[in-house]
Amino acid sequence: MALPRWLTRKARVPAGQHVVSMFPVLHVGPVPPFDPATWSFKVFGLVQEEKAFTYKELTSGALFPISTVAADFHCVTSWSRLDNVWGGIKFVDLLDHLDVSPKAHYVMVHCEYGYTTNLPLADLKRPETLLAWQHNGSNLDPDHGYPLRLVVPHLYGWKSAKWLRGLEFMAANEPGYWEQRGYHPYGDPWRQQRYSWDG
Ligand SMILES: Nc1nc2c(c(=O)[nH]1)N[C@H]1C(S)=C(S)[C@@H](COP(=O)(O)O)O[C@H]1N2
Ligand SMILES: [Mo]
Repeated sequence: MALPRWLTRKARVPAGQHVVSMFPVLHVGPVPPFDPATWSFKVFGLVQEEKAFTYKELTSGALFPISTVAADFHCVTSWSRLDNVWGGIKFVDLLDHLDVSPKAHYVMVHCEYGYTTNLPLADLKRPETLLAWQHNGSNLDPDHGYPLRLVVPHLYGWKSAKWLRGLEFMAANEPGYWEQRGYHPYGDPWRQQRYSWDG
């Protein structure tokens, strides 16, 4: 029988991390305004057809099923927040509506004010990767990424990009905002891949 999650908490905290109970706010730049009338989410690059979704199309439940994912969150600056329940749509459910080229192996995540981060497509395809607008049963605070953020729980938090506006499918890996500034291209907290020189 699996142990209860609270018993295994220690095993859920990677080396070099400490658990926090509040929800820190961490980002560069200002918190963007949100106008649902003009906001769109774009999918472009190596796709058969580039698409733009309105906020309603993305979040109403009509096109994409709404899912929740319970997951821990690890920031590279060393805090971990356990047991977050995120609500949104799974990346794989978005993918069902796209015709992505077989040449696409990486994705650049595009956010408000030019924040970007890069990920292998395979990591986005994991069932716990969400495009989220809820946290622990409520809409996200704007500080935490409302109206939409990516949640990639198995990688360091800088990959869980807030104020998401688009995904660009690419053949080759390219560094995003922090990756250009010395952060690791992949960012696995279990291998402490904090900086580009970490194995
Ligand atoms: N657009 C954007 N998303 C971002 C960041 C940022 O600077 N800009 N910071 C990242 C980092 S380093 C972390 S740890 C998480 C923090 O999420 P939180 O503020 O909701 O705790 O957001 C990530 N997403
Ligand atoms: Mo972070």
